[in-house]
Amino acid sequence: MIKSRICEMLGIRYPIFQGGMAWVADADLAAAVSNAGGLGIIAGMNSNGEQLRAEIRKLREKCDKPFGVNVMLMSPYAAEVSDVIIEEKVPVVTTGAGNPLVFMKKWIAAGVKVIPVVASVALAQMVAKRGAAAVVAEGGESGGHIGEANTMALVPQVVDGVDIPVIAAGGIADGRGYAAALMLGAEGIQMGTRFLVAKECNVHPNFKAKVLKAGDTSTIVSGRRLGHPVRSLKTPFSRKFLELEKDTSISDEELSAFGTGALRKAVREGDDEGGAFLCGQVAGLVNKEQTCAEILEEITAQAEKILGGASEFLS
Ligand code: TUI
Repeated sequence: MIKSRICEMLGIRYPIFQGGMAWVADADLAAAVSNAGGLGIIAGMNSNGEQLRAEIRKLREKCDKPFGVNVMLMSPYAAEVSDVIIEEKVPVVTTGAGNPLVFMKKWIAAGVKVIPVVASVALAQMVAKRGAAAVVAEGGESGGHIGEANTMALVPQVVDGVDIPVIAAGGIADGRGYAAALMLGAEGIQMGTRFLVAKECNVHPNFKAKVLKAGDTSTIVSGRRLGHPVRSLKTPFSRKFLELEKDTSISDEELSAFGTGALRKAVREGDDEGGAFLCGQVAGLVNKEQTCAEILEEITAQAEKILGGASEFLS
């Protein structure tokens, strides 16, 4: 059985988080992951305060296990969402796409365990000093908004830089990645792409079909010009975005406007022409639709087997 400090700290069976994917990570998905023994996380990104409250209450009708809410710090609703988290006594918060210090004091005072997603050692150390319970170190293989360093380089450097548990994210979709993350010093993992095709995941069937079909070179990064690099599947929309990004006659405002609503169009409508299908580089490893429980059990069994056999490398 793989156990770490994070299991005891959060009261979960498997040290495996489901990423708080914008528009994707709803109460159904998060409840399924938490009920199966991992940490399910609801995305606060696409909700205002009251919509998030409804989603939290929906999860609680299905699940009495620990769960989290992810706050996307660039969201215009970040402040109201941050208050709802306290009012609803959410046990765990993860944050992304920015520096969470402005909200941390309030959350910690209310007893919320704060686990920021970081893409650098500097931010990991800053949040550790201010009381973060753990950090998720997310490498650039991830889908969605990414930093500069990749998982193999980032995770051990963050592990060396802080005393709190580190959860590895980015480029992990099976037991091999899970075992490797533990070898890098992580005490758990977070996965997004693998959960995109979970039976309990409500994304449009076209989204699931694209992930299942994708290979190792199926994603691209766009949005660097706007300061927000985002990894998504290669589609007519993402190729067009990248083209417009290179065109100096297009203003940043026009470019941003082109991307407005693209996450929703991918997740809800499966729209190839107008949707941004955020997805990690591991899509090529994700080949079947399973329940969240099956995913957690399979990846755990695979990692345990690898870790158990690792001594074969020693003579
Ligand atoms: O946040 C994510 N992934 C996301 S957020 C998102 S929604 C979005 N939509 C359009 C444009 C941009 C985002 C989709 N995917 N992952 C966590 C993460 N955080 N990755 C990288 C970071 C990060 C980057 C810079 C965290 C902090 C940071 O700088 C902090 C500072 O010092 O200001």
